Amino acid sequence: MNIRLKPEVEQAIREGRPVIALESTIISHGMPYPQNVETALQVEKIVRDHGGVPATIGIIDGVGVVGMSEEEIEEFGRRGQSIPKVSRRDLPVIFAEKSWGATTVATTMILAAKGGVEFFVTGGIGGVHRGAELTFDVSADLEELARTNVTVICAGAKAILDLEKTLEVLETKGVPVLGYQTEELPAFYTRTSGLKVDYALKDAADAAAIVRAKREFGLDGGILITNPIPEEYSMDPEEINRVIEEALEEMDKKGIKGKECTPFLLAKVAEITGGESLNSNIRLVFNNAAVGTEIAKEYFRKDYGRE
Ligand code: PSU
Ligand code: MN
Repeated sequence: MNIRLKPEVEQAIREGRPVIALESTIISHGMPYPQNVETALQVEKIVRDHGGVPATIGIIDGVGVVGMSEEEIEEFGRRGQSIPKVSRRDLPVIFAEKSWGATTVATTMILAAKGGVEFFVTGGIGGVHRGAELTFDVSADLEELARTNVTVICAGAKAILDLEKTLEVLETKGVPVLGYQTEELPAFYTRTSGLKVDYALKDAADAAAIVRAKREFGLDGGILITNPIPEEYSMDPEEINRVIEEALEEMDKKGIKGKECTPFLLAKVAEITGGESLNSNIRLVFNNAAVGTEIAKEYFRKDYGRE
C-alpha cells in the first residue's frame, strides 16, 4: 500500500495510545514560511506535552506518510504552494506520478483512517462556499466527514464560507457537529457565529464517550468537534467580516475559482489584517491540539467503564 507509518506512531497505535493526526495543507497553503513550520513543530510539541503522539500527514514521492519527520515538515513549509494541494480526486494521480502532495482535511482523514488513527486536529475545515447555489463549490471535506471514520477537532469554519449552508450539508450527511463547552458554532477567528451546534460537550470525557458510541455501533463517518478560539486571541467580528467581504470581492474580480479559492482567501485575509489574523490562526490551532489530545487520552483510557 502507498502508506508509511513512522515507527513511533505505529507502536503507539498498536499499544492503544493516543495518536493525533495533523494536516500538511495548513503548512504549505494555509500559512506563510517560516511561521508555518514553527507552528507545525510547536503543535507536535503541544500534543506530546499532553501525552499524545503527533502524526503529521502528507504525501512524499507518492507515499502517504503518517508521521513526518522534522526535516520533512520543514520541506513542506519551505516549498509551500509549489507542492500541490491534494484532495480525494487527486490521490490516484499523485500516487502514480510519485509526487509530493499537501493533504487537506479530506485527504488527511483518508490517510489517518488507513493508518488506524481516530483523532485529527486542525485549524478550520472547508465547507459550503458563499454563492455555492451558483458555483456548486462545496469542499470535499464535507463528503469525507460523511464517509470516513475520523474525529476532527477544529475551531469551526471561517466566515469566508456560508456557515449556515455548511451546517445544513453536515446534517444531511449525518455528521455530528459538537461544540466543546459551547452551544454555538465557532467561526474560526471568532467564538460565535449565531448558529447552534447539535450538542454542547461538557468536557473531554463527554466527547470521548460520543466518539466511542458511534464506533461501537459501527456507524460509519466522521465526527466534528468544534472548539472556540480562546477569548484573548479572538478577533472583532465586525472587523473580520469586513476584511472577508473585501477578500471575496477581490477574488471575484480576479476570477479565482475552485481549489485556489481557499488558499487565496486565507492569504488575503492575513495580508489585510497585517498578520493579526495569522496570530489568531496559530493560537487557535495550539488550543485545538491541547483539547484534541485530552479527548484522545480519554478515549484510550485503559480503565474506561471501570470507575
Ligand atoms: N480552512 C482554514 N485553513 C486551511 C484550510 C481551510 O482555515 O488551511 C485548508 C484545509 O486543508 C482544508 C482545505 O481541508 O483548506 C479546504 O479547501 P477547499 O475549500 O478547496 O476544499
Ligand atoms: Mn472547493
